[in-house]
Amino acid sequence: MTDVKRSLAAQRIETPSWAFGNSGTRFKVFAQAGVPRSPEEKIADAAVVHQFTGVAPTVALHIPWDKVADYAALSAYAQEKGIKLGAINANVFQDDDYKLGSVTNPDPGVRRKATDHMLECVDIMDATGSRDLKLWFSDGINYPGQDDLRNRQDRLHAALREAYDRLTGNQRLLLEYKLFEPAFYATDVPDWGTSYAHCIELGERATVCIDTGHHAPGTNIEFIVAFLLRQNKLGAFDFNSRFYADDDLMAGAADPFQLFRIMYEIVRGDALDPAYGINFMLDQCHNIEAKIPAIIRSVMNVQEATAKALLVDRDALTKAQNDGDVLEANAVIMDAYNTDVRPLLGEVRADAGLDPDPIAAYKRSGYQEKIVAERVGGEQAGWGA
Ligand code: LRH
Ligand code: MN
Repeated sequence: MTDVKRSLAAQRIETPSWAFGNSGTRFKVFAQAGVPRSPEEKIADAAVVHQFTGVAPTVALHIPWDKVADYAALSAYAQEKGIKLGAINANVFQDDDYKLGSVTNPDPGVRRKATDHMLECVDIMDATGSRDLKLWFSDGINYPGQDDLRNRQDRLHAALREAYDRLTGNQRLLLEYKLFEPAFYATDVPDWGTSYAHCIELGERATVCIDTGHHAPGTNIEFIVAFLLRQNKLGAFDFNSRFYADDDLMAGAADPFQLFRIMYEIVRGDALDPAYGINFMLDQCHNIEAKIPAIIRSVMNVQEATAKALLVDRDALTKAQNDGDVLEANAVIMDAYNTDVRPLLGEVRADAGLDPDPIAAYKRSGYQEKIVAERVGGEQAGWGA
């Protein structure tokens, strides 16, 4: 097996439990038949994505969307299905108390509540064996003067410190940033620099999570990747794609070239191997398309971007770069990007005993029809229709 095939076979992509549930926009949520009604059914769907792709053996949970009485039992259920529970996402953005912020709220009681939720999420990690506590804060303000920007940073860091000091074993804290929304004037963790600075101040267990939909239009995300790798502070990705804002579309759908450029910096940084420790997650919402095939397609899009990145002729590139041969250097990169890697990935899947075409195999499996027939009644997971 070639090195490229070996790297592709070893690739690991984590799916998001919430992408299997109903989702939408403020205008409308289009409920879909067959959508899970419980964390167990979300896990069953995530296991099907792994069954057909072979590279998605973990599923991230979101609390309280995936709240259960017994997380150890949920973890055992996932194992029965052939996957494991991954990152635990805290949710301090959906409670009435958090209107003026969660960990940054002027009210110390509200800050206490939000911090306790993060600590509860670490308790859950202890039960599920998860490594990553993923933190995204919707915290921010809508008008100049609404609150003191500096005080909010102090409050944020105090809460992060408490969560950080609660971590044990191999546990890590992933701090995700987002430019705007739901806050529309200032967001308390708006960009990679703010996340990076808090992570350095916290310590080595704290790393940055890059959600590809959370940047200003035109942001060079692969530069952020290269920089954070150099600083050993890149912990995870939330892959998705967008044409405008935080659209949460399928990874690679809107801008496959950007995903390739990002994965090239990962390959160039020797950071693809799971042993390096980056958690490559998807974070998407499938508002109008069938959810399981959309997630399978997204996994395949990440694989294709990765395969192209692995095919970059590094020696030719280095030579052209050192020679100052701009056109040749760009041509080397574009040769890899313009390579049809689907046959190669088909071989990697076949070598693993999988169907070369996961989407076709999923359609033939009848699983979609099965869940539509079985999942009748009960409350569907996700956003209310
Ligand atoms: C915020 C975000 C975050 C999750 C949520 C589902 O926009 O990207 O990663 O908590 O989506
Ligand atoms: Mn995200």
